[in-house]
Amino acid sequence: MTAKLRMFTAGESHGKALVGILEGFPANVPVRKDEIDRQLARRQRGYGRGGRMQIEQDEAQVLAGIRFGKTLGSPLALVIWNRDWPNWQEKMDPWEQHPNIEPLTAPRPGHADYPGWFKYRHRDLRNVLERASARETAARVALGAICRQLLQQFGVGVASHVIEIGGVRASHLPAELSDPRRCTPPVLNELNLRADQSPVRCLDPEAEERMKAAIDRAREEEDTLGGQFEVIAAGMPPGLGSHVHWERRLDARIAHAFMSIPAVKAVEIGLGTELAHVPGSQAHDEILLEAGRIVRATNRAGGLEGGMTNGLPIVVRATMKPLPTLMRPLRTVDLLRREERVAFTERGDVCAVPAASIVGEAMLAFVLADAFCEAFGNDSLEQMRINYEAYCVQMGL
Ligand code: EPS
Repeated sequence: MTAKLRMFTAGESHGKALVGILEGFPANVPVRKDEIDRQLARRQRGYGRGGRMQIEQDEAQVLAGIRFGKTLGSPLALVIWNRDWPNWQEKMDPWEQHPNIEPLTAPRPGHADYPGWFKYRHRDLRNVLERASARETAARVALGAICRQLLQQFGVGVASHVIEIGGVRASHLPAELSDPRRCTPPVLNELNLRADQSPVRCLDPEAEERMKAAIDRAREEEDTLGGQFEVIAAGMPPGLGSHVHWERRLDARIAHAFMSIPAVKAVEIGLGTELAHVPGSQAHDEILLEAGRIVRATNRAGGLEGGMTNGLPIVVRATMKPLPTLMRPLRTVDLLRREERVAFTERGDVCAVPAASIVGEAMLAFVLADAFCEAFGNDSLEQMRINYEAYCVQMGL
């Protein structure tokens, strides 16, 4: 891999805290704490969340790597304390095993419980689920918020919206989204703020109502719902990533990052799976000249051709499965006793697709910040800017 940036996270869902580290981040990038916390708050919202989000009020405390509001070029470290921790001290005690704590042995189908039991030779599924929990994504969002502040220095904006929840699909979406000439960073920012106003982060008000109703129904029926969200980045220069070797392809790196979001089962770029149904003449984006400028009227490739950015908005869609923690649990086998029974159940979310869209923004920001560092250097913002501007001049951008 040619990755310059590395993101690490640690922390159990009901442990003391989440920790995030960003290594390889350039020096002298102005970073605002309120912007990190704003992204954390966005991830916590969304219709369909469970009781946990009433307890937490995520805030990132920076431990290292920032001085006087600017990055130092050293590893960035931050912590997000779990407010729920006092309620879990016995169950999650790092040192002492309390005799009253019963082990969990009936895995939830669809969860990391089952394979994690075997891989790590655990005898209590809590040892798997605590880390498999999507709580971990709070640390990614905090680190992603720092990456977005680097991207902003180069005019790149990242936004997202929810397309589908539990079979209810948005159909009347703003025209700017499908017109690459109108989908600029300021327009995208505006759409993102609009999506934030919606409890399900949907830009189609009629679909929004039906999505909420579907979530209400699922809650009544003690069920859960998945869906699909789209993340878009505008303002990227062409030529980031590479076609020359498989692991340098930027589309592959984006797919990896999105697939790593808990519960994501499919990732598409541009027209994605729709490309199976159309001929080549309707699958690509013609290259045109308009008043001396190179333009594209369509963005079917989703901003990526041959594993490189083509200068058009990057469009990624991810599909999330319904969460496997069910109040009316599915059948399973007790792994200790080898008896059929139903899976254990815990407090959880009915639907977390809106929250996942914010995690998607963070992951895209991370991968794109990495691609920027790779292309323009990662010592300092000043170095990056000189290299970026020289590239734009040389390539007539
Ligand atoms: C999650 C279960 C719920 C979610 C959690 C992810 O938490 P709890 O088990 O404490 O009720 O709320 O999400 C978060 C805590 C978060 O910050 O997003 C799970 O099992 O994955």
